[in-house]
Amino acid sequence: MDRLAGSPDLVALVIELEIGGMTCASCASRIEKKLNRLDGVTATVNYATEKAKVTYPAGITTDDLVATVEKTGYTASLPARAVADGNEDEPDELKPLRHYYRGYAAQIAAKTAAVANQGKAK
Ligand code: 9UX
Repeated sequence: MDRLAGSPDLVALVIELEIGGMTCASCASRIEKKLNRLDGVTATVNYATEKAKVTYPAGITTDDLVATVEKTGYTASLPARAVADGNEDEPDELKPLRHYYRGYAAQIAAKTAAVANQGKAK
């Protein structure tokens, strides 16, 4: 806990909020702007994963962050598994990608099966 000792201004916490109610990519930037307007807060909102990664100073609570998102017209909740221990299972960026590849792989499998069946028919 002494990593940042002597640099109190640099002490920052990170949380990943689950955001609900975003219906287009601009929603994400709306939330992002609202959160970033809070003193000392840096937020990036990912529309695809419906998550907001927020770095915030000790003077702000997660309740403040949730309230800010809700005031903007969306829902926010703390992650089921808290990020407090720093054990993020995987980078968020990979989730939509993985989803994409799953769909793609299924399509290839279907095409391959179709072609194989065609071959048999001849
Ligand atoms: Mo897109 Mo979000 O037109 O509040 S900005 S739905």
